[in-house]
Amino acid sequence: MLEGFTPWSQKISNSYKQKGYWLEETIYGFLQKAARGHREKTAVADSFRELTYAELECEAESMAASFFEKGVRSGQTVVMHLSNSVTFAIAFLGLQRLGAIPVLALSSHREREILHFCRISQASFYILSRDVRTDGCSSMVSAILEGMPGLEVIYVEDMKRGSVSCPRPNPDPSDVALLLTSGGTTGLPKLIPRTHNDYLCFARESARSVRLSKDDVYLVALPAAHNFPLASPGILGALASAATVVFSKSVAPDDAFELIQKYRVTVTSLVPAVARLWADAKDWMPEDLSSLRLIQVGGSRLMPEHSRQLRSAFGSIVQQVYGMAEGLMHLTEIGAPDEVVDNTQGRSLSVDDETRVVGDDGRDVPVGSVGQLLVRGPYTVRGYFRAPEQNKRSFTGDGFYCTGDLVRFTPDGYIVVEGRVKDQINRAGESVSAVEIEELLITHSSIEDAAVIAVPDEMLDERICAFVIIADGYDPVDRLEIRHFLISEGLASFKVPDDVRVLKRFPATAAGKTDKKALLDIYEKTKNAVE
Ligand code: AMP
Ligand code: DBH
Repeated sequence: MLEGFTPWSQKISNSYKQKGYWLEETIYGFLQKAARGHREKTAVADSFRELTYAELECEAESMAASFFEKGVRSGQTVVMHLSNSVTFAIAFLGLQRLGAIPVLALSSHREREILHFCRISQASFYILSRDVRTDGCSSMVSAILEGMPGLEVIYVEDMKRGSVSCPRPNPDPSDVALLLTSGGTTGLPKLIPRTHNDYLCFARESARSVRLSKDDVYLVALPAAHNFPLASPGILGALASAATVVFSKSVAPDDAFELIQKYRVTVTSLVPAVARLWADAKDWMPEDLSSLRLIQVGGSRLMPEHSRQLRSAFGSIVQQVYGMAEGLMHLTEIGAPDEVVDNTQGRSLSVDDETRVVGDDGRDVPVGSVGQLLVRGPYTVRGYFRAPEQNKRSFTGDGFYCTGDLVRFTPDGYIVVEGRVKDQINRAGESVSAVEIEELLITHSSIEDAAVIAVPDEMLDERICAFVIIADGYDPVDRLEIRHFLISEGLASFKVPDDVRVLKRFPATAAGKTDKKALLDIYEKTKNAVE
């Protein structure tokens, strides 16, 4: 068993197996079986190539052999940093075939995050594609190597076809199959260990809930390494259903619409800001999008008004999805009434998702009241990877994950997400930790103190506003200077504050802590003056 992973108890594992949630199969074995009988069907495609199921398996076998020749072994963790393309699927499946455990970095992660992932996972290999590297930061790889001198860098483009056949490992399906990354509240992203059993359960249940079949074509528009397009039902749900997966380079209508028309895409998943962008673009772009039967919208709050606008642009094919890389997913069922789609985030995937809504004191609040959502179930993790201190805060003694989300349930049992307990900013569907930016800001020589908050934004859902106090005798800083500084420190550009305000001191709560609510008020009051 991978050290640093918190397993379910034997008793609970047995009950999930008995109930048929955990099938005791590996991800690779399960997908291989699902593809039988569909060998000549298109499995994956992007703007450059298409592979049938037979070809995909062949490529994954070859990739596994090449990784093996490079020294990658079963049970090892490997940081995988690829953009959206057929190669993503081949590399992911190649690692699964080999029994290696990918840490799925998002393509916009940079050296700060990648080094952190390498350190926690003790990865010896870093697999990346050239377009990720050159995407705005050519010095990334040298910075990573400086921080991790022994790390072996593998560019997927340079991989020769493996000539040896690699051993066929037999991983335990209860063991970790992959590590997802989370936005994180206390600095850098946490790693989330998902097992073969629980992740397959998640992908299968998601596919079932949206009635995915071999006739569906799923478009990956969000970053493929994110849990939403990866398995909700996403790539894995589609491959498990013998459907076709099409990779779009980005969420931009210019990239995605052509592929939707060409492959007659039926299902895709988007964050709210992108869904709204598509609704606008749809009016002036020439492509035919009529093949779409389902647009999943999730990752951050979709306001009722925006849901109505989306439905009027796309028809009743909009589905709200509330999910998290830690597991639990809720969605509005296909055919749900408009009021449900506009005003709620639906029901949970499984009757065995046990949820509680608690107040600050940790006690359950009455049904219908707002509180923090806690959850445990057959596809929700019991701990972050190698993060004992964080786990004390985020998991209860009896295994509930404390989501940090404030929710309530309607009398009909639908969930409504009201906000977040944790101090996190949801910018265009990406979770950004205020603390991480604050910690980095105060390393700037001019900055004495920093407080970062989320402020509402029409297009991004939330934007990042940094309040700073300038150290005595130092020059003030502006947004551009801060941007330059944070990027040079290796921060991903989506985490760079959109606004900067200089204050003499921060407002404080009665307990003496920085009062972020008051900061938001200051922002609102000064907004017009600055603009
Ligand atoms: P991540 O760390 O990227 O896995 O983000 C998971 C978090 O995104 C959840 O805990 C929620 O705070 C937020 N989230 C995801 N989907 C929704 C949604 N439909 N509405 C509101 N918040 C959401
Ligand atoms: O935001 C998320 O993490 C998310 C959103 C929708 C997710 O993990 C998911 C669906 O599975």
